[in-house]
Amino acid sequence: MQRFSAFALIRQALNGQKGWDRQWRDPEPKPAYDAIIVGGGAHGLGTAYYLAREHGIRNVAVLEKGWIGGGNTGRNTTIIRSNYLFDESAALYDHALKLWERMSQDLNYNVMFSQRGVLMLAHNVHDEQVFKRHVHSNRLNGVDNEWLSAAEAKAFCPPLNIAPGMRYPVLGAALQRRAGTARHDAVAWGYARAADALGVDIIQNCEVTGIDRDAAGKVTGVQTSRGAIRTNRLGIVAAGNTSVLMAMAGQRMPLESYPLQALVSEPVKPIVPCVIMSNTIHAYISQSDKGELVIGAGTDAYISYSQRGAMHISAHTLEAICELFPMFRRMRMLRNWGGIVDVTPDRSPIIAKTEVSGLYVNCGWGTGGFKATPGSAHLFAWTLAKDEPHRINAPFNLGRFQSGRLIDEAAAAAVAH
Ligand code: FAD
Ligand code: PYC
Repeated sequence: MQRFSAFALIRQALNGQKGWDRQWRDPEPKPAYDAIIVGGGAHGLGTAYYLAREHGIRNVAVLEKGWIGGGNTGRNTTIIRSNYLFDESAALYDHALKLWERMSQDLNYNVMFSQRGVLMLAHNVHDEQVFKRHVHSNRLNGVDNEWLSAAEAKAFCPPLNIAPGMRYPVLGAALQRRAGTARHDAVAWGYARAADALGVDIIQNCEVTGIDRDAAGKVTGVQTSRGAIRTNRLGIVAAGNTSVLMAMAGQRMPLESYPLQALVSEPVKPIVPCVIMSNTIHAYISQSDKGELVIGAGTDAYISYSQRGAMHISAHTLEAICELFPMFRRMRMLRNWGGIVDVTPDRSPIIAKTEVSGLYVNCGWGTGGFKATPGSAHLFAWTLAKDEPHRINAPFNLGRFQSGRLIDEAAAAAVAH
């Protein structure tokens, strides 16, 4: 695999940028693979990478109906944090955060991971109690999180409005300093490049239309828009389309798919130094390295596969942003978009074997799976390779929706839904 280094960048600059290799191949599907991953988002690409790198399973295909990273991976607002309430979640999301901290070096690809801190604002006594509970619980789990007064929050994020006359005054905030953002496309491309170099076939424009099973019910392959492909190990990592795919194997999933939208402003000079989220007034904001304000809203209130959200939701979010940051009132918005998020009843993911032999599923990340990408991929690869969960993802099984052993992270999900 071609290495990226300062020396390579200078050499290519002098060469007119003509000497770069292709980042990954564009192979035809083979008749059979040892494992197939459906979904070329970062979770799916990362799974293939860890299968090859950590478990030596290299005869792997990632099948993507569109282009890699074109789903929620390329549509999210890139917030990364691990300040979840319950022990199970803290272990899962902090496993991911630790992998983020070395991802650019592991992949030799700059994913622009920036630990600029995430502030979660409290606007009423209930918020304050909930966030303080999160701070204490996180610290018991070895996850950094601290409580700031309103004045300390403003010192950390100077454009924040903490004036007393606000409709929802800022009473304080929880700050996770190790949290931050990364460049989402780079994560998909970095995993694709590294997986391809280990022998994984990344096959775009290849929609899975059916799942084949033998008389005993075991998975034997998939039907696709580019023909049938055999495998006895199938991982579904398809975010909002997971229920549709799992229905092909007769599996009903505890998921609802909602549109979630975001928007960006025209670019301006650096002004927002961190990520700021407000659950109560339904808005969050950060600034990209290009200078755009990146703003996110809550989900629409109805299920849909339309990949666009309702206008009144983004209007409501912009009102909230103007209240928190009056100086942004005159900013113009450049574009908005939506993704389809797969929401479970307890707002926690599913990374599990299923009752169908050879069928595995990684889904239910809802509004918050980007932050989990490396952890999710690493643990799902383990589960596929060993046919059993890793201790960290064992609680995130399908059985919890029957046993009632839920991991209710609705308050930590941070986005209205
Ligand atoms: P995806 O990237 O959606 O990949 C699934 C892929 O499966 C898609 O590319 C799709 O085309 C493919 N596929 C589907 N059906 C088939 C088929 N039949 N055959 C072949 N391929 C198929 N999370 C955070 O942690 N922080 C955030 O700030 C954040 N902000 C968000 C903002 C928005 C607007 C949205 C929509 C989501 C946000 N999320 C955030 C959630 C996050 O984006 C997702 O949880 C995460 O990206 C899911 O990654 P994935 O790889 O599982 O899914
Ligand atoms: O999970 O932190 C998050 C998040 C922020 C915006 C969307 N999801």
